[in-house]
Amino acid sequence: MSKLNQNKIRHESKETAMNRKQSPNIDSKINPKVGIIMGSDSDLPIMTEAANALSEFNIPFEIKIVSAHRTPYELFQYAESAVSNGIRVIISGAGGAAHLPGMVASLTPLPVIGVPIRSPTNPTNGIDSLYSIVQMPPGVPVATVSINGARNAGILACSILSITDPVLIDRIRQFKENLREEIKLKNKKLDELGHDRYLNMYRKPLTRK
Ligand code: C2R
Repeated sequence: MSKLNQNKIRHESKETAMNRKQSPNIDSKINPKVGIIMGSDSDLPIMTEAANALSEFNIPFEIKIVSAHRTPYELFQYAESAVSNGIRVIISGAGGAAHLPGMVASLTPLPVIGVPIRSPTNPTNGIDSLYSIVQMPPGVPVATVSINGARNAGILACSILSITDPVLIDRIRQFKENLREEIKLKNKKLDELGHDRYLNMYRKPLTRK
């Protein structure tokens, strides 16, 4: 097997590969089940990964810029109308003083997944965003993923939706099976090549200062 996906060995089922090819924004807007909101368009490069994960599982979503600080009235409107608009999970990304996920969680009964954003201009590397989102007062939970962990937010939203959707449960099972197969394949390669050659072919060695 040759080098794939910038030195990563990947295994994908045909179904996953097909889903990946679908454009994230074509069918996704019809009857969205997941609302992706972010504090700024500067968060979009990260939050796109949540959108891509939802597309892989064929989950319709909407994606918007809403800010607790800059557009407080629109945030109220968004959060209060989310249920009647058919949204079932909200993914909210924000950087710095990241009040958006907590504020939206305070205004809706829906589950909210928070994505702490580390932007290039953030002097604290996203730690402030993480703490702002994860340290919610009791009674107003936000399910917080890792800093810039938007892909996991998308996958978690799918898991939440799968509670009432057996087809989605099967897709998630298949997805996890693929992760397992990927590791099997990597172990086979690691065995064949030895760790030095594997590292040089598929991973960048650490550079020590
Ligand atoms: P700009 O790049 O627009 O200056 O925004 C955004 O999520 C972004 O990461 C810088 C950062 O400010 C964040 N922001 C929030 C909120 N609104 C914007 N944390 C909020 O309401 O929580």
